[in-house]
Amino acid sequence: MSGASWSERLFGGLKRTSERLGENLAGLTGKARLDDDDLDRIEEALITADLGPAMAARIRERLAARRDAVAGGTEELRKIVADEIAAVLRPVAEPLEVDAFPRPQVILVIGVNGSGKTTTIAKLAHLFQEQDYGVMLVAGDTFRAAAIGQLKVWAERLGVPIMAGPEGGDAAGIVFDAVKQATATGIDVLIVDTAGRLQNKRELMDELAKIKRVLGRLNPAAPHDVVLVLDATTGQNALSQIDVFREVAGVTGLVMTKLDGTARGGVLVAAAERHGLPIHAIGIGETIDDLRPFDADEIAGIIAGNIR
Ligand SMILES: Nc1nc2c(ncn2[C@@H]2O[C@H](COP(=O)(O)OP(=O)(O)O)[C@@H](O)[C@H]2O)c(=O)[nH]1
Ligand SMILES: [Mg+2]
Repeated sequence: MSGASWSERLFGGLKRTSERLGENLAGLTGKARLDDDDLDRIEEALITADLGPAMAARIRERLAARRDAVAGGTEELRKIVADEIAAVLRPVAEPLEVDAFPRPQVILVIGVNGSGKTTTIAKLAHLFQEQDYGVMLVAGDTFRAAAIGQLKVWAERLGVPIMAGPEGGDAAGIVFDAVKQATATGIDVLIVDTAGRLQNKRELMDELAKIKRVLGRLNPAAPHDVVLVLDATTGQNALSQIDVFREVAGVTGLVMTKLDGTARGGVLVAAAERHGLPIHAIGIGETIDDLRPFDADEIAGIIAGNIR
């Protein structure tokens, strides 16, 4: 691992959100009771901190029921906020388990270009290897030669087999061959990289549908997971990507990347509140070790300013 520690980087990604809230709560010191103006201000701060209007309204409601909590100092308010955020995040914190039978478990990884799909695939492969699972990768993003090359480099570094075709090749065909080979060689987890051309929704939809059809022909349970990779730095845009990809590909879970640096990590909470999809893990850097389990209480604590 390089540079700042895991938690330091996660703090970075959630800073924008926690600071907005912190500044507002600090302004309430010395009050005996929260009034409506205070609640308005907190609610607005939460919205502008990317938590989204529904989550902000929930927290407002909780605080409105505990107006006297402010007398206990900002500490007491932070606890209420953290509890409410954690209550939303806990049910969606769900690691990606390898439990498919028959093997292999097929994980389709989707998302817009640049969101961090290929990097996340390498990180997941590494995680599964550490758990002694046999992993294989498939270069289903055949649109760009560089995308195929990038996955090959990761496969080589990790020492895992990869199935790849030529640039412009038929992704579904390659996936079909990969499942057959993975089945024949006793692979536990097959992770499929895909293209993310959101600007052509029709084409994207057709391609993902075709891949899913081909997979289903070999094993009706496949793909077992359809993991949408989201870039936390895109803020609210990540939410509309969930809408689109749910529609085109039937997302079963999320990984949010780039929760380090200048991320707008609060959007994670908005996503959880709005969609209730499992959040499998978070990305906090570019190396293989920079995938972290999604810990609801930790994230809620950081946002509310309880963990520092
Ligand atoms: N800081 C940071 N960068 C990341 C993370 N995940 C991916 N990246 C970077 O984002 C860029 C795009 O990633 P890539 O995996 O190629 O995205 P893809 O187009 O969706 O396959 C690369 O430069 C990655 O190194 C992360 O968690 N944190
Ligand atoms: Mg890629």
